Amino acid sequence: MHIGYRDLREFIGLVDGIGDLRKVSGASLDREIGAITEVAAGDPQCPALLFDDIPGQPRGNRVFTNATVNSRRAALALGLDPELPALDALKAWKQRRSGLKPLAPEVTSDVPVMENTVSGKDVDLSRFPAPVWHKHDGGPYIGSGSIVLTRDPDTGWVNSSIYRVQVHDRNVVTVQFDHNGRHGAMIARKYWDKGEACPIVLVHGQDPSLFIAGFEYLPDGASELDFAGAIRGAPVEVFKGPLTGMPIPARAEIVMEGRLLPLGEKSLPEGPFGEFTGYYAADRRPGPVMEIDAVYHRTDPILFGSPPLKPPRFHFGLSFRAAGIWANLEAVGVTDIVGTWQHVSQLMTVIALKQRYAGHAKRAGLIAAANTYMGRIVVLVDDDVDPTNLADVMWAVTTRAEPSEDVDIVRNAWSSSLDPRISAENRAIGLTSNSKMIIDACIPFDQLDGYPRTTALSIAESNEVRKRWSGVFRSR
Ligand SMILES: Cc1cc2nc3c(=O)[nH]c(=O)nc-3n(C[C@H](O)[C@H](O)[C@H](O)COP(=O)(O)O)c2cc1C
Ligand SMILES: [Mn+2]
Repeated sequence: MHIGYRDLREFIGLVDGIGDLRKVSGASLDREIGAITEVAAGDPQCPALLFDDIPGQPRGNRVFTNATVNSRRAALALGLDPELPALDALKAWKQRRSGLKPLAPEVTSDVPVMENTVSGKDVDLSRFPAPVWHKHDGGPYIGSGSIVLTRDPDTGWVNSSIYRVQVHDRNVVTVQFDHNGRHGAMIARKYWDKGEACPIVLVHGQDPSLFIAGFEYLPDGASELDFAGAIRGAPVEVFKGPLTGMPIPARAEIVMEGRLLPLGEKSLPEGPFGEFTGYYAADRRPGPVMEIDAVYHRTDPILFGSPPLKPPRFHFGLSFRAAGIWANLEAVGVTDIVGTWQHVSQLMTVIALKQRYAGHAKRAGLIAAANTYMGRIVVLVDDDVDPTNLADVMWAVTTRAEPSEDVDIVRNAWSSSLDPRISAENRAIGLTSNSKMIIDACIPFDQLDGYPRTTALSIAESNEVRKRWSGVFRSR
């Protein structure tokens, strides 16, 4: 399969082609680009935005946001039909994902990102757009959806994931790892333990296959560049970084090579930065400092921005983590799952299934509860309920679940220091677990036969009506 774009510019062209692109002129880096992005992300149309004519910036510098926040554009980024119903698109992705073979990058001599190069004392980050995204952010962030490359000094493995990047000075930024298990943090630590700085590359304005790969939980040693190649069905085109020797996507918009200094040697106050829960739960804290030695950029570069926003606005309009839970369920032999989805960003998980035996739904619910990060609510619904439709899910909850019988609570489960509901005292000592409520909103297994019939069309019936009478119904 081939995905239809080679870089961010070509992807923006595809977005324009489906009528989803809005160009914005004159919005300021100081909270205005963030505000417009937030409102647009909450709008039912949910357009992607290309900001141009940014005050104080060299003409031609642009910022692109809301790339994949709805299901249409998330599907487009995967090379799927943007008109597919969201659950069908997620299912198609889950199936393709399980068969993906990593595809190594390919070195090319065609390197658009080297069109303009600056190094040493001439490096000046004010030449590039770094928005202050949310109202109480601690500073401007050039990296909100940018990729960070690091290379394991022992094995040569190159990791490329998304970590936020705050601008502090002409050539100084901080890179934020949520916890020590992040691959970037593990690799940096190896250099730091020897008293060395960690070579590091920032890739801004990458295409969405690299963005999706950067979000994947891949095992140690696995390369997100190879995974992006697999998503694309074609190797990522790379060149060898002149300073770091790392393989750098050649068609990115802006690339920065430099060194991440040992945290014990130097740090700068990082954050706070608006989080995906819609809060500032983590404080400003000392962050590792990157000194930038060289910058390369395409002419009229485009920054790919993806600030975390208050739910339900989320970076991805298809629930990739829910697809992971779906795959987990299948891997342990839980049959008859017809769909999984997450609402409230990643904070509520829904599993739809066709019940085969007593306990089937609870079995799925326990597995999902174990694998849901930070969320507190897992809901099980029957196969006549659309898990992507929150109103439909709540209809099942209110008409099929008896609170005194159908709710279970699992304590001391997986959350994080970003969880706003955990007390400051507990957060400070690392007690960051929460509890999970499993709501079994399936018809009780022993009542499956006699339960009152619903008045509504089935999902298939209503799709059929929509198709046959398409003139009556406006397309999305
Ligand atoms: C837009 C976006 C921003 C993110 N920002 C951060 C961040 O600042 N720090 C962090 O540790 N993880 C962040 N993440 C999550 C990681 O990128 C993600 O969990 C990834 O799988 C980690 O990769 P790794 O296992 O190679 O470390 C972000 C994810 C997205 C989609
Ligand atoms: Mn990784």
